Amino acid sequence: MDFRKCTVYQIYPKSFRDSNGDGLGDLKGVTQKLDYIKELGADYIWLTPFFVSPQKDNGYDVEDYYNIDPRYGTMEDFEELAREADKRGIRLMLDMVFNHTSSRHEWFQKALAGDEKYKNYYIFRKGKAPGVPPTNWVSKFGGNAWEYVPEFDEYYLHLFDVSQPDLNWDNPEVRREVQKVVRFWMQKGVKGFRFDVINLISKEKFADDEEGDGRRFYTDGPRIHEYLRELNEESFGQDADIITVGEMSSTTMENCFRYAGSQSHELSMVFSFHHLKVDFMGNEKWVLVPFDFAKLKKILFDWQQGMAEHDAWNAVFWCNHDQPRVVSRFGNTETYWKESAKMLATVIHCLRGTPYVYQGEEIGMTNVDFTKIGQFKDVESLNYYQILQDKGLSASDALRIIQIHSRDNGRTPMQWTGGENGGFTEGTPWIGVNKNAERINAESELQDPDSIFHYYQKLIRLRKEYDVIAYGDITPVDQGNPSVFAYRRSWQDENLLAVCNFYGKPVTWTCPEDIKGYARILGNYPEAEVKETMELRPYEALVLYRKG
Ligand code: TEU
Repeated sequence: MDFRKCTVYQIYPKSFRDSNGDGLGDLKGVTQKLDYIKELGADYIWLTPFFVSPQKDNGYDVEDYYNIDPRYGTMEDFEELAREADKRGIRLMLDMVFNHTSSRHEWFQKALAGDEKYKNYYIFRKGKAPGVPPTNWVSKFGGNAWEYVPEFDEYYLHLFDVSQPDLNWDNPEVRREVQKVVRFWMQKGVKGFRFDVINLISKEKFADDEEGDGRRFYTDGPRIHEYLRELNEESFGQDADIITVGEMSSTTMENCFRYAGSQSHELSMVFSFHHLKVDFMGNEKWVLVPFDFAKLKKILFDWQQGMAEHDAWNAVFWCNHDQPRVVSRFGNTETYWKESAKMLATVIHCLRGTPYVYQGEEIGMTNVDFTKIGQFKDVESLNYYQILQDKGLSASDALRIIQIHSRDNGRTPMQWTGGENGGFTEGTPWIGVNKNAERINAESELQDPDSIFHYYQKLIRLRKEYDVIAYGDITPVDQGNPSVFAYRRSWQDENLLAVCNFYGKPVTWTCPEDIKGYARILGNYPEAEVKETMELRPYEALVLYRKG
């Protein structure tokens, strides 16, 4: 399978489908829904972590990489899922969290007990002075990134939650442990790996950051490429069928040329997030600002072209379990819900890269309508609710910001039906189901031939049918236009134009390129005339194709 023609469907098992009524989604639930994913046309399923974990960060705090958390099922359930997926030609991609473990991991427990071998699996340092942590680095989930251990009079580093101590990749034993984990899952027939925040594993130096929060000292660090090449060589690189994607936090494009270069023997592709910070203030997420359309286009185009020039490969996406729902973010959840969801899908799926669809995106799921802080579950949201108030915001202003930016927006249960709990569980869901499940659900999407689901299905198919989508170069078209997102893809004698009105107001658009010979192969309105000057309707999307 050529991953450039493939689409990956991301599943957050906890919120996908609960098969046993305990309110938590599970692996059997995923197996039950394989036909649905097959129907959509996805080639891979990326499952977020289901390993043994105290679930402080919903499984991104791994206690045991070799076993399945009983809340998600058993190894037999996993093997059954793998078999059933295989029968349908769907491959599994697992999520490997190797920047840190859970503090409950045996290694960390031994470290805390004073075992020097295991202390060296983690990053322990002396404070600068009594009561002063080694550096001023800020944890991604708020607060200082070092935790004091009185028994040692030392601190350990945790770039994420205090329960997620960072592993010491400079220790070759740690690297060997990690390789072993990957090989274990390869033996189970896994054909893809997603590596969580993998560009944070090589720390440059432990110094105060006078300019920022510390990220420049641990992001894309000095030995990162060496470590990735080694991991590749010692594990997944031994099977040419395996695809890999690195989650790259605050990365640079220059590093991504190497992470995902076709000849660099590191990873198949990368996730970067710069295009999803266009409704932040710089790096500050916990503010309310309108999204910057010009910036969004510039970032996406720069990455598209830069990566193509360097023969490197992107993962392309709007949504995942850390992001608010895209239709709420850049689209319209009311009058033009359907049109805008399809338009946003068009922008991503005609780009150069492997598209990722996050559960529920294909049915146009929106941000959740929680009104009380008690409804939120995510550690990051709960921490920042407090931090924002400590900074002087009122509780209601803090809540408003959480409502817009919370990762829980992407984590509410998949809406299967209009029935109770959206058909996710027969029990009490671990997190509230969006009330709009009555209106927005997979059942009604499957019945409607004009649905968002069927539009995604078409886009996924187009990538397989048209080489230009998979392999073509990309050129921005009319980039300065304040409401239109347009680009051309070219490959041999094929051309494809994606033209999208990104807003809810009609716009008259004149194509700066010769439009003769182009025919519409997909769009989100029943019909459209293709001509040099067009009236684009609210959120209208057009995919135009010309051969020769
Ligand atoms: O996320 C990494 C990460 O830094 C973010 O996407 C993070 O959620 C965001 O910066 C917060 O504003 C990965 C996982 O996808 C996420 O779910 C985990 O919580 C995190 O790593 C730690 O393992």
